[in-house]
Amino acid sequence: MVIFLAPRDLTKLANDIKTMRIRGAAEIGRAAVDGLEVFATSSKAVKPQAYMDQFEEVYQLLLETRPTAVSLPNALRYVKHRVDQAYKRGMDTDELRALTMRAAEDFKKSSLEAVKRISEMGSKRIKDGDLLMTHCNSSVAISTLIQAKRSGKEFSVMVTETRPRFQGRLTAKALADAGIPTTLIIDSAARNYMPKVDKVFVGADVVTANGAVVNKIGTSQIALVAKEARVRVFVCAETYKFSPSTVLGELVEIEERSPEEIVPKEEMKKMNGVKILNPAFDVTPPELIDMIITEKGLIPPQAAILILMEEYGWTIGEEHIGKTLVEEE
Ligand code: RUB
Repeated sequence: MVIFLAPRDLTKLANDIKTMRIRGAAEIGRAAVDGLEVFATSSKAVKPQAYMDQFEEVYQLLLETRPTAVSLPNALRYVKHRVDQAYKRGMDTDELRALTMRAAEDFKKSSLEAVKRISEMGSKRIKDGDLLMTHCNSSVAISTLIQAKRSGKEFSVMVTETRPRFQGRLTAKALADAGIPTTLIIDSAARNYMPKVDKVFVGADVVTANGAVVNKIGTSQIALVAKEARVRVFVCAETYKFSPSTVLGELVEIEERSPEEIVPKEEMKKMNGVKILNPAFDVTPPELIDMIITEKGLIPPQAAILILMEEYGWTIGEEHIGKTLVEEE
């Protein structure tokens, strides 16, 4: 039974995340809580129970948009945990509505503050004359590079185009617009240029309990050739991209996208019998990463478990996920 018919802008928002009009882990997380705000303002529920049932439905709709980036469930749980607790304490519907909005705003604010902190700390690792490499389109990595430029550093960046969706073009434009000398290369040229590169800066969709980083497909190859060339790899990631469920043994689901992103439908007809695989992300093991730059400081990837334990406690269980990411109301 459909309890709540999502208003058009809510279904549009969910669809925009699914089709990648809204994309990148940080943006996905903030957009997801925007969805909860849209729900809170448009729900006509009178009784708290009805509000909670509708909340659950919208929560599931948003949760199912993209499977990999943990920012999405972590952002949604940040709000849901507060609303659940308040409901149990007997809040009325209007209070629950207001709380949903407040929690969503709090999440977005802390997410943007984290990016600012990461940019300030990460930018200190960039030196005059550096040639950096980045892959895909990480708003946090870009913000770090732009912060370095603002603080007066003179460096240049090599950006991989990031097939099949070419997010690297967005990155190259953003960096060039900020006055940073930028060069776009094809993904497979990364090893060719790596000996000239000083540092690699990338973002993350997920950091797992053992310090592995899930990011755009191709990141692990870049990290591998960086290791071969003795180039340091920095990952810019807010702590809400650390995955608590990996502590419980769960594996990160890697999103498999349409083959048509690689070969257009018309071309595919001529390629009978050819199977096309299009994973959106890959896993870079901790031994290929030098530092993860979080809003709490720079940590070696092996310390990821400490961040998770600090956030969720040492007795982490399914019921705790999302809990200690929030201040109790
Ligand atoms: C984007 C991607 C980005 C991370 C981090 O993949 O892999 O590197 O999401 O981005 P997609 P941010 O284009 O498939 O969403 O630092 O902005 O969170």
